[in-house]
Amino acid sequence: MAALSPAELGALWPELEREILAAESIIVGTHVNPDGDALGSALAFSQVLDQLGKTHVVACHHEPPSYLRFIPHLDRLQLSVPEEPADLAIVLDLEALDRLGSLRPAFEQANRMIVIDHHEPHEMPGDLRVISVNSPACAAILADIIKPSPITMTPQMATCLLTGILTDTGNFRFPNTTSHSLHVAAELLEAGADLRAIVDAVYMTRSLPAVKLSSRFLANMRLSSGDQVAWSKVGLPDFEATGAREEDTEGFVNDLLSIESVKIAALLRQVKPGKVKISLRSRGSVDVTLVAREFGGGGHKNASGASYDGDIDEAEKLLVEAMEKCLASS
Ligand SMILES: [Mn+2]
Repeated sequence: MAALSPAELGALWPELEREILAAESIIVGTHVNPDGDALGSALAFSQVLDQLGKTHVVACHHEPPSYLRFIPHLDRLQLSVPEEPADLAIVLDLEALDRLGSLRPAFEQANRMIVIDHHEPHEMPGDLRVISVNSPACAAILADIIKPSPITMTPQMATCLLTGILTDTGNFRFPNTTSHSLHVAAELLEAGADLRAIVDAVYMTRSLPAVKLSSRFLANMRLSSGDQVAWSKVGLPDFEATGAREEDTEGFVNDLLSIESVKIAALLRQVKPGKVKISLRSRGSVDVTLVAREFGGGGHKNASGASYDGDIDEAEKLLVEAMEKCLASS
């Protein structure tokens, strides 16, 4: 059941409702470093539980990033859950329990578990598993489940779900964008979703430290292999001088890949001494998982990541060799 149609998703509502109504205590969780889909899905689900009259806790290991502060009901998000094991745990946008971070034990101790996700399933447990890999976002799955149900799609819920769909499709630019996801988005707008607020916060607003860091990042850009390989790095001094945070590097690597000659792009960032994170992007048939694996990382063919224990200049040297080798072999 890795790919489910909208009708099949809608048909799951009675079973989902039964699980929810049978539970006295409910916890809802999503992944570490939460993105728009994680928080949009969790907070929309929280509103579904409200309509069913169920008290619950919504939790995440990390604080939300600043660009998502506009999401309705964000004040509900907690960084921990009650110690007492819950009757029911609901995990959203999550392909492995590890990605719950410090919340994992509490979710594992729950009596029953519901998993709703759009990633390829890994080794996830779950008494009710709703995995639909052809859905572009967890939020899109929820929209399909809620549509034929008696739940009212409120404007706040619609804003949460549209945030998830917009961010996971890169504003409808990624190949996971389907005609159905555009239909769903249109229905969410009709239900009162605040598209303007989402676009303003997510795509039209950057902090001053983020822009200052971006100028250093572009100034540090290097190219090789006839301008087909591009990379840049931001180190601790860059973060300190600009006041930027790690989340401010979101999208940097895509700026390098947007250069028309570039086939592989990488960003190295040092967020604490001795720890370097690497983001990799590529075009077409160039498979950057080959590069990521050399550093013990992984991901997708055109978007991967890894980390390196050591010095950023050392990491850079090894990374450039690996990228040049990868380009030559593809
Ligand atoms: Mn997602």
